Amino acid sequence: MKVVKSVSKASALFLLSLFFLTGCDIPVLQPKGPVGRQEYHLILWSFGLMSVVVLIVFILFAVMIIKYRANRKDTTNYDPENHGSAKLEVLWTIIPIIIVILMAVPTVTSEYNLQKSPTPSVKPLTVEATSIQWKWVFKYPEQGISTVNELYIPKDRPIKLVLNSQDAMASFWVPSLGGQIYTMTGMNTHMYLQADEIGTFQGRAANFNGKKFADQTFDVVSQSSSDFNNWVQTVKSTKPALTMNEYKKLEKPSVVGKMAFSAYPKQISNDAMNAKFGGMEGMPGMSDSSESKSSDDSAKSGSKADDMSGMSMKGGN
Ligand SMILES: [Cu+2]
Repeated sequence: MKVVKSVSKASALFLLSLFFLTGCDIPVLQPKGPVGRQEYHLILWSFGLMSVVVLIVFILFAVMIIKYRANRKDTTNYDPENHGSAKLEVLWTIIPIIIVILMAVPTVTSEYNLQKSPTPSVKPLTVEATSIQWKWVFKYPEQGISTVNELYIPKDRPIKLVLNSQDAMASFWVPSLGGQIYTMTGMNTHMYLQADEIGTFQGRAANFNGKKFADQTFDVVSQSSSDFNNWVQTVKSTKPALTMNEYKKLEKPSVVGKMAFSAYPKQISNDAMNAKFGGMEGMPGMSDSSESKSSDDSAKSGSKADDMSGMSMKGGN
């Protein structure tokens, strides 16, 4: 659509000029991958459309206060008993409907598109991400390795993120690549991201979850696929395995630096963690009285799973 393009162009120009004037770096406005780019275009379109609305409202506002000012000479056009104008009623019903359609259609369309892989022809790399106050634990199920506060990804390959939380609800956000999505206990959320540039991008938690919330950041390192494979091999051969004892330390609220592990215990895979939390059924208020018995059972088996001492580790030192 021609209009869409010119409105988008105008708002891009306006946002860019704002960006140069303030001199600040707004990663969302400089997307480094297809997911972020789609979100960027949606921002431009919404911003442009809303600017048009604001512009028209302010022009009408100026016209009204000048045309109907109290000290005008001819006041015959003022009728205090004037009501029931069908023409006006239709006008101010139809215009908002059009605006809502113009906003809703692209938003809902992108919402559905973003559920799918941005590059379906390339097999995605699955990464499990877990938020813990106030850190991010990443697990690579195919590679068998794990990291803390750093996410290495191969460029040009879709990353399928499977996310959950160990404690408080958080939100996963990499402004340069796209997002955000909430993380919660007992349930996985999913998001695709993809970088089409080599570089390091900042990621963060975008949902307030306690006093060190601002420190819950991580780096996304985008590399060529061969560099990524080399990194995996280096982690496997030089880093220690993540033991359950070590993970118990990570479970406690704290701010930690970057870490990498050559292996991780199976019990901390997202699905195993979610089962431990009892999934949706185990959450209070989620089941009626007839089902509460079964959720009691799952809570009991969950507490058994809590005792993880002496469990076998995947890989090992
Ligand atoms: Cu909200």
